[in-house]
Amino acid sequence: MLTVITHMDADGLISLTLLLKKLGGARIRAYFTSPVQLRDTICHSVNKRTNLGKLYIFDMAGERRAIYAAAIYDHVVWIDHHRWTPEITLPHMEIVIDPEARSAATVVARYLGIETPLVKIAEQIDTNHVEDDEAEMLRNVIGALRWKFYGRELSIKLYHLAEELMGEDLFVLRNYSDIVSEYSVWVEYLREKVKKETKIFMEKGMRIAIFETTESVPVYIISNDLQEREGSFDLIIVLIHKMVKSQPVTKIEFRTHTDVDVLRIAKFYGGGGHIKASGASVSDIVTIPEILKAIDLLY
Ligand SMILES: [Mn+2]
Repeated sequence: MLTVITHMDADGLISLTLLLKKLGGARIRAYFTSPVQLRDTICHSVNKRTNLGKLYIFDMAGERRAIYAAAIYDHVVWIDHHRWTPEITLPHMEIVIDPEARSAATVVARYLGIETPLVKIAEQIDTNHVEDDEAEMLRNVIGALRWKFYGRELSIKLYHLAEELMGEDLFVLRNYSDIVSEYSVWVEYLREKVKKETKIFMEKGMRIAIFETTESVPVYIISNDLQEREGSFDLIIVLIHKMVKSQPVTKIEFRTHTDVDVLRIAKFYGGGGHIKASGASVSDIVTIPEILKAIDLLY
């Protein structure tokens, strides 16, 4: 039995598709998660299982405890393109990191010896430089699924999509046109809200945009819209306030249009990611004045 834990985005999904292709469509146990939740997802994946076998992890950096958690599997192949160095190495864990690669799918394809146009699509979406219609369509389908579904149902939908992409015929994305148009209506509403409610600050000579919300939002839309309308920002911050089991949780997303290192502030909040795109999940209410203070402290 194979287990895959992959990032819940286009790059992570395509990485899973590549593995499915390599294995000829054999069923594998797949989990979609985020770097912030990686350790919990690994622990959850182990629950009540006696035979663990092999684990693949795609498109996520791992801190010490995530690596220890993964080490419970018999064999681990961990493939990523974020800039990090494993704090521990173990003989049964193969960690392949190429920070120069434009997507994790690029590294996965190389590792598995597969050549496919899907890699180019992953690269365009992951670097936020979408040029092809297929890449745009896939980004919208994943956005729509993440907007409409959650939990186990979302995982099943994403796995199904990963299987559909094995054929490399992006025409299958047309089957999602209804949900995508429903999603587009909501995206327009979100854009209006971003336009009206985004707050702009100057701190430490940096231009900062902050948007607060209570629903999950695709951050690239906010970041791209702001840049188009207001020019480049050094820091784009999205605060998503939620209640989880009657406790407040703040999901924070960080992006930049310039060269500011947003990984630094994400790490400060216990999160992770890339230099230009990162995030954290905090079990508390995080306010704007608090974030501005953190920026003052860190930069
Ligand atoms: Mn990626």
